[in-house]
Amino acid sequence: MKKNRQPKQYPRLTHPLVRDTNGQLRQASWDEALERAAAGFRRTRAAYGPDAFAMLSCARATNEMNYVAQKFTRVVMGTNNVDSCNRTCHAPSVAGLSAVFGSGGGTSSYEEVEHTDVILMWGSNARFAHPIFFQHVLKGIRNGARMYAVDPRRTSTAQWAESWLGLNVGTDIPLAHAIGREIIHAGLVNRAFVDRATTGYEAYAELVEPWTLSAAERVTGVPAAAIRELAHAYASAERAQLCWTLGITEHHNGTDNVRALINLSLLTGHVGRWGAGVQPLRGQNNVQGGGDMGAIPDKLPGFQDILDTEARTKFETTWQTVIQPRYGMTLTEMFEAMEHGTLKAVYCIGENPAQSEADSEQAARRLAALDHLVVQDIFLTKTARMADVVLPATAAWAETDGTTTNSERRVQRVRAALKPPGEAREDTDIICAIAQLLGHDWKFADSKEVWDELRALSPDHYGMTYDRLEEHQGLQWPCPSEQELPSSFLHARLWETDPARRGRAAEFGLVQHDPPVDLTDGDYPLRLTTGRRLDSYNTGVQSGSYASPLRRGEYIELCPEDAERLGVARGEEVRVVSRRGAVTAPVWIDPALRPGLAFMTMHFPDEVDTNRLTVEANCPIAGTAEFKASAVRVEKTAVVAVRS
Ligand SMILES: Nc1nc2c(c(=O)[nH]1)N[C@H]1C(S)=C(S)[C@@H](COP(=O)(O)OP(=O)(O)OC[C@H]3O[C@@H](n4cnc5c(=O)[nH]c(N)nc54)[C@H](O)[C@@H]3O)O[C@H]1N2
Ligand SMILES: Nc1nc2c(c(=O)[nH]1)N[C@H]1C(S)=C(S)[C@@H](COP(=O)(O)OP(=O)(O)OC[C@H]3O[C@@H](n4cnc5c(=O)[nH]c(N)nc54)[C@H](O)[C@@H]3O)O[C@H]1N2
Ligand SMILES: [Mo]
Repeated sequence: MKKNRQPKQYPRLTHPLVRDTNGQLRQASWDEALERAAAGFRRTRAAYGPDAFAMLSCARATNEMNYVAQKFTRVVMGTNNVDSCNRTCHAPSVAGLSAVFGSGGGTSSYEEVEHTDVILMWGSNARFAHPIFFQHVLKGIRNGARMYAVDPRRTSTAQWAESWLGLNVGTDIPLAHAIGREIIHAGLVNRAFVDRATTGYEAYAELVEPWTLSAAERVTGVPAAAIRELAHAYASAERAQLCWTLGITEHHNGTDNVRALINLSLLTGHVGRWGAGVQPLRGQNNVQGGGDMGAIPDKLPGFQDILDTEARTKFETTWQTVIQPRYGMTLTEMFEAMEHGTLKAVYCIGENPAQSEADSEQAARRLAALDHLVVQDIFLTKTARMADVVLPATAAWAETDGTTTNSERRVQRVRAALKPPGEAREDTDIICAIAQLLGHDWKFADSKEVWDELRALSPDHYGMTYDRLEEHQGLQWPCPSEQELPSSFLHARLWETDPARRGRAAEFGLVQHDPPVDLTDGDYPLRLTTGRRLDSYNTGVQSGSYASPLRRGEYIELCPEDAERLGVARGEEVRVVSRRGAVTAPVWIDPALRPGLAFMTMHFPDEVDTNRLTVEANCPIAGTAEFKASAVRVEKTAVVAVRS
């Protein structure tokens, strides 16, 4: 039997929709839809108070939209419950970097990777997931840089590396500690930097002491010689860049993983200098900017802490409001609050949590139990199909004016180049229209007016006028002055000899190995890790509608040895079962995998909902789920399907 597995085509939203008395979504006028959206928020606030509301803000939309979305949450609804998919993604990077350096941004510019000597790509498949950055990496390699790839799979990125360290999933801390120990024992520590700019070195040296090369080889599966080579290459390099992504962060101890990597940069002084740095490559086009704009529960725009009374007072004066002096709920906590029935209304802008959350069946059940769900998107997603009101937005990347901020903290202008379809309206306009219905006289003439309000409140952005952004083709934060150009890298202060100018010391993280929560055993013997392919994007909403013979759709990927042992052939439909649920998917055989390891994407949830399998085991510091480590078994099914 031949199954049709063409990816689902999502219709572009052209008109507002509201849920009718018969339970179906039907087309509505803007007036009716906005009034329904506002009435639900008004009702929730009156009955349950401000904290029964939460906003999910779109990491693909502009800075201006994210600024207005968090302002709506704080001023109109009176809560700090605002978050986004940053939580499922790089929240551990932000938490780890902030704890060590006082700022959550990556430290370097893309260009620096072209002029560095050693590049560590750790838990990152940049060749697929960050192709623009990877062009800079390739230039670096052409200029003589050596790249080391640390990934359980021999990925497309790893194929460009000098050496691939194929570690067991969830063993990054032992590997990092063994590298640290080797650097110490080989006398390659940058003592001058460590003494001057860091604290906690002695305790760190003691902590990593048990992680000999052979102890690490036993736990990580990486040969001792390969660990030693990487340690010497990284520590001896004049300049080195350490880049990581979700292979590090999407674990129940993601923030600890990040700290373990940052330790290596402190040990060697590979930070705070041009060409050397630590760099989480961010996920969405504007996930950096969303956080910078305060669309996170603990920070006001410009990373100003909610608990900082002076900062709060400044915003309260400009916004004419009272801001709650406590952190709001993270995305993770919002889903827990839905379970407990304390979160009643959600305004979800450009996110598809019904399919992107770990343990998606549980997530969808929680969303369905809300009193009031408003979804504002460009496509009719699964989450939108569950909503009471659906509002059609313009696409930030082609139909909207504003700015976005990339992984190197560069703010760049985007412009409306296409006419939006049907009655779609700009995200910012829609939020303002709802704010007006809730009694706030909000009007912005254009995106520049929003940006100028933000600039006046955020010292890091103050120097970036639209004119200057245009003139310099983007500027990186921090940019406090309208006259000077910002530095392209962060934390040069750590190299200052004068302690007053050097500021707070960077602290070694004393983190311990903690294996994945979802253990493999006789019933669930395979380690499933999930991630991305070049040809598709996240939950498939935005990439779903293009069909190409190069696109494979969803498979469970196994190594040849496991496929043979299980007696399954390429293309054969199998059941994949975890402790949460089961899906049916065809088999793909991939020698890039190591025995015991299986791989699936998250790109085709309407055909194969991979997140039914994943586990909601969250990092206690950042709230990120362990998408990268589930335990599964593969069962043969009777039907053998042939894929087209
Ligand atoms: N083409 C494409 N590009 C994208 C996206 C997309 O969907 N498609 N999504 C964007 C988004 S939102 C993000 S956040 C980024 C993500 O970008 P990446 O993080 O690079 O993408 P992933 O494939 O999720 O995961 C990276 C790697 O982590 C490895 N890994 C798994 N477990 C472990 C582990 O325990 N240790 C280590 N060291 N590695 C491990 C996986 O094998 C995988 O190769 O990509 C962005 N870019
Ligand atoms: N199994 C597994 N699950 C994962 C991950 C994994 O590695 N494995 N990774 C996690 C990560 S890193 C991420 S970031 C999340 C992503 O999770 P989500 O953010 O929930 O998923 P996306 O598919 O990126 O959804 C983006 C939505 O934004 C809409 N959109 C795009 N542009 C605009 C705009 O300008 N305005 C509006 N209003 N809407 C717009 C799109 O139509 C789409 O519906 O998934 C997480 N889930
Ligand atoms: Mo992401």
